[in-house]
Amino acid sequence: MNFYVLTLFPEMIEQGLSTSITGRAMQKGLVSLSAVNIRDYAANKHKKVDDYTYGGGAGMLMQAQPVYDACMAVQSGLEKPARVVYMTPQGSIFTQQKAKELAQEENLIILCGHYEGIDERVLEEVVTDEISIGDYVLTGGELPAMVVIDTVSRLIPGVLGNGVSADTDSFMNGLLEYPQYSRPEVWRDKAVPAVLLSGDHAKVDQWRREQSLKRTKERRPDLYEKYMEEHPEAEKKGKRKG
Ligand code: 9D3
Repeated sequence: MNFYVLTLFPEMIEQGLSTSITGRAMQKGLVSLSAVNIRDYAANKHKKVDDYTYGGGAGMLMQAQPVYDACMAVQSGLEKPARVVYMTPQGSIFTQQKAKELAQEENLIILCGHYEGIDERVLEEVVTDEISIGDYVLTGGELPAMVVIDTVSRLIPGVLGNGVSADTDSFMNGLLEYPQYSRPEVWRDKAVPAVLLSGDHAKVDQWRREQSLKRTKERRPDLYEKYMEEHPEAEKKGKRKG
């Protein structure tokens, strides 16, 4: 899969994704990343890409022309037009479902705004999808773009290590992860739960499942309700005392 990121801060994108699993995916050739500097497409000799907003108000806006030309330069190198995802606080909230959908694409263009945003006219011309990563205010679309690329990349076959599944279809799907432990068996007087040392795999599975349900109910009641609606058989058999 090929990602093309249109941004005023290409080095931020490159550096942010060059290490760890995404970096390895690029080295392996499973994913490519091209960070395109929108400033390179400024038509004026001062390389200016922003201006004041008509109608007044604070802050500067990214102008239509350099954004359009940068986007077209990428599109014209592709066999068929790619989807253009605009990272914006006004977009739909990014979900695992949306990541799965985007992972089916061969090429993806991601547009990052900065300043107060981008001239609406170019957005109307080039953008196919608008995504927000959540209800909080960032300084630009670069971190959100990295979030999308990271999430989509790990769904591409071969990106995760051998035998590690992207786990979105495992039985834990829709539930929070159970707690995990490694050596030593006792740390600062805290022992690893005995069931995990029992060697009884059925019991371990059952314990993990209970822990997942308990955590999800406590921490994400929204997810718990949804899970129970979809898996009515999962309702915990009341553990009777005495
Ligand atoms: C005029 C009002 N501005 C401040 C409230 C709007 C505004 C424009 C641009 C606020 C933040 C930004 C920069 N953020 C993004 O580009 C962004 C973002 C975010 O801030 N939160 C969650 N997801 C995203 S995706 C892109």
